[in-house]
Amino acid sequence: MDTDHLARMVISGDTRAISRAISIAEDRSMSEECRLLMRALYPKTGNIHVIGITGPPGVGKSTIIGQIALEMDRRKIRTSIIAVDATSPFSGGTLLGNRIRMQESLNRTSIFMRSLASRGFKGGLSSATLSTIKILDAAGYDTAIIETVGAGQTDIDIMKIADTTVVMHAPGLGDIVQSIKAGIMEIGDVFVVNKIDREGSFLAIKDIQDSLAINPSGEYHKKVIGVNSLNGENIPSLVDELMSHRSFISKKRKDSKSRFMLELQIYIEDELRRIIDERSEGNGDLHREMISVARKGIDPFNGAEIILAKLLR
Ligand SMILES: Nc1nc2c(ncn2[C@@H]2O[C@H](COP(=O)(O)OP(=O)(O)O)[C@@H](O)[C@H]2O)c(=O)[nH]1
Ligand SMILES: [Mg+2]
Repeated sequence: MDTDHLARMVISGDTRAISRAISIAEDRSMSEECRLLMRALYPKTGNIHVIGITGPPGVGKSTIIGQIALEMDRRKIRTSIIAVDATSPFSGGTLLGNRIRMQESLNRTSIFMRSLASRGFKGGLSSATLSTIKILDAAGYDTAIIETVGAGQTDIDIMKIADTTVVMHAPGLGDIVQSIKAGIMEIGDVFVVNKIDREGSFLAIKDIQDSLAINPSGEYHKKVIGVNSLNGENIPSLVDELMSHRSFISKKRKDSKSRFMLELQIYIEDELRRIIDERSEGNGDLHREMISVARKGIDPFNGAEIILAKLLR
């Protein structure tokens, strides 16, 4: 299938074409095919609401995403799910677990779900995620919900890309006051305390509320919502809050230039990291240069400068 045809199929909402396009973005991020595809899709983008879900492992991210997607589907919101696994290539089990937990959502034909994993290649996951969002945007999805696993650069990038960042807590998963201090509260737009069926959840809600009251975040009144992701209790209130944050940011979104700059930066940084990784491997030219610098017995600071000069030449 030629790229123009593929782009037209994506724009028409064909799910097989969407999957194929995502594979192209995932496997060969800066290939000619991907370049043509992204160019063709770009004029159709700019509407999707990106929701990033973050929180420690086991807090219930996968479970809640299934519930949010189902609730949005009931409201006739075209919803997609992207599960990003930036952890080691050996963590295939996590994605499998995600898939099983999200099965109920997957069975609904109007919800699109895709997992992106760092299958052994270094870097490239942030740009693959960004390109996936663009593809889903062009295909007419209203929302992309992204689950991130673990920390690292990809997580940071996704939190920057997200229009709405949901920070999750649950009783029994570390000290909430501690993460408040660690600054995690700053990045959240909406706070969720999951597992309200468990003891300690109401205290957790109160702790976050108190912290938000002490540090008011200016324009947007941030809320804390307690939910049970197993039975769906309070999920409609959470979706109401996500939609209200969406309309808040869509007014600010007029300033799309800073958004463009952010995306540009993510692609550049991601590709640079990938190039450096590739060329630092066993038979890469930077690897040979690194060995020769090491043999000279100079310090690493000056050694890095020599290698950078070579890279940027
Ligand atoms: N009791 C209770 N368990 C939950 C709730 N939400 C999720 N879980 C369970 O918590 C565990 C971790 O959930 P998961 O969605 O995989 O968390 P993730 O690692 O953040 O994606 C699973 O066993 C879920 O069934 C909840 O609201 N209440
Ligand atoms: Mg998960």
